Amino acid sequence: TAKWDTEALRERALASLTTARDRTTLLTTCVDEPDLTAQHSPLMSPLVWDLAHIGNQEELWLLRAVGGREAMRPEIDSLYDAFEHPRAERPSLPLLPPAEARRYAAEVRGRVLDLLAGADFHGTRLTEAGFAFGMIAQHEQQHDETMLITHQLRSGPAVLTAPEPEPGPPFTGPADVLIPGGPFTMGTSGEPWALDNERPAHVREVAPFWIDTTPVTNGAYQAFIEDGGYDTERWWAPEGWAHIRRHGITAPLFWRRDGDRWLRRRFGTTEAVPPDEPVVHVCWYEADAYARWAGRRLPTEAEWEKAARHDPATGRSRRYPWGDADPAPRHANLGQRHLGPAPAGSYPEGESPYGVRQLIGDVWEWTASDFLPYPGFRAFPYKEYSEVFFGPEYKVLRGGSFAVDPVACRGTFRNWDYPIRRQIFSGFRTARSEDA
Ligand code: AVJ
Ligand code: FE
Repeated sequence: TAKWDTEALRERALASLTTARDRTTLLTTCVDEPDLTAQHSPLMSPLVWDLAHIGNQEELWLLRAVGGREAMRPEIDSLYDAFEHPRAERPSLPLLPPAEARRYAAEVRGRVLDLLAGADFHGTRLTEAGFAFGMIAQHEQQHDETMLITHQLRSGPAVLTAPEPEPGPPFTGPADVLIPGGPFTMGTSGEPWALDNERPAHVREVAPFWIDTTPVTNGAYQAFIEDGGYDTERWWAPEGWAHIRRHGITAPLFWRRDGDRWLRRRFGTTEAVPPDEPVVHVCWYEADAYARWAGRRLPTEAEWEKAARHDPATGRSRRYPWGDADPAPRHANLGQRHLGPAPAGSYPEGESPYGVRQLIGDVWEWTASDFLPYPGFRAFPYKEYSEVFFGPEYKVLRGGSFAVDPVACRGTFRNWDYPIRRQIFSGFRTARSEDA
């Protein structure tokens, strides 16, 4: 490949790593030391764990695996191995204190930048097209989303600020659109920084179905609540019903009723629930129950991806709903530019060929599907990224949230979580089979 390609990749790797570190720095300097070492929820690590884990993964994959360097601090590897220590037990580990964690991550980064300056992007599969650098930038951004979730769970006054999304023209399109049946290409073989679970590209046959043009809003979700949705067993999957009863769940996480209206807490501020915004902080069981109440269902992962990527004019699958161009602010609400989703129907320039909006950004969207490998899947570069999670206990989420950076978001990107999880920035849209 031409030299220009290599230099463009080097630039892209550098820019992606730098953007990630700026975000990490912001999320770990806007609170003071006790807030970095505290556990704000048993579901989350102390922020200082994420910080050193980010540095440790970068050391493992870039300095050691790509660069062939010796371990800088072999004694800390096990502390930051996510599989050795579940989140709940991380606060009791002898973690690096904040200043040391910061120094370690910065030292790793300094050496990585030296390595990147001379990196060959055509050597091994790990370095091909700068994959390892892209993977590590995505890894840091994934933890930046995780740390933003920790910020949301933290009590106390607001420390983060961001402008509200710009109001766009009101959405006047239909509530749902028909996606014709037939084959489409799911997944990718050619996207250089796509992770193992997005590969390989393969053809899927999808029956015709209707899909919502926007995510389900707070207002629509409130109608489900007011209609007794949380008290009506028949809307719920049996395990979902047992779960909400056992835990007394009657509304999305962070919602509180105040007389005849709903308030919600967001990053330290309490406000009235805005009816036109996509609902967020619902678990898969809540999404599934809402859909049944509405006479609909969640889309499968294949349906979601066809609605997001299939271009009926050419028959090929796009990188994003709007085409192959990298995400820009006019396309989607990504990258923590805002601290919440934009009103449903925003971002006309991000629309898919079928007229579906906000597939990328705003809220992660629960799908009906279990997290399973595509035909021809090969774990790369490590089994613990995806392979160990495949199976029926995890549900797939698609599209990314306002908290996801563009580097870690594509039409093919797959996220997964337990169906009870709702601290994540999760919403959904609904679908219906054409013949239903
Ligand atoms: C893909 C978001 C489920 O955060 O557990 C971070 C990403 N993997 N470090 C997670 C990840 C290893 C992962 N998710
Ligand atoms: Fe990680």
